[in-house]
Amino acid sequence: THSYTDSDRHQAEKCGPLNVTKITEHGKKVRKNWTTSWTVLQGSSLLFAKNQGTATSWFGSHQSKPEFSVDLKGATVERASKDKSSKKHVLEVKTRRGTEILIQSDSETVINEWLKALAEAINTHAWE
Ligand code: I3S
Repeated sequence: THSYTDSDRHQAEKCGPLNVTKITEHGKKVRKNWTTSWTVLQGSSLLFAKNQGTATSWFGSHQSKPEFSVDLKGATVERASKDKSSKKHVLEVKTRRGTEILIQSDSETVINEWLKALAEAINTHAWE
């Protein structure tokens, strides 16, 4: 596990609230559980916290941890097909380890920005 310094906070490429659910874990389908998470993209890590405060104190204190995180190295991101969710503006992230998550926003602009940022992060860290 990492230890995070205060300066990590300033390296977050993108953060904001998104609706998130895991759909597959270690290659096995899991039951959807949509929750709104404060989402942070930082380097090759995508982190989900219950709220912004959790993320902030986690960055600041080394004490609290994000509820969930995925490694984007070797991951893929794409717009989710209609059969994955009835919601609008859904992205599907698949990790190298066989975790699949859906992220969703009611704002198309927001989701387009996340798609761009995630694709960029995946590209940047692909060969690490
Ligand atoms: O892919 P599914 O099974 O249609 O996903 C829906 C379910 O997870 C549903 O909950 P139940 O497990 O109580 O049926 C959720 O309320 C829905 O939001 C899920 O579908 P969407 O299309 O919203 O991702």
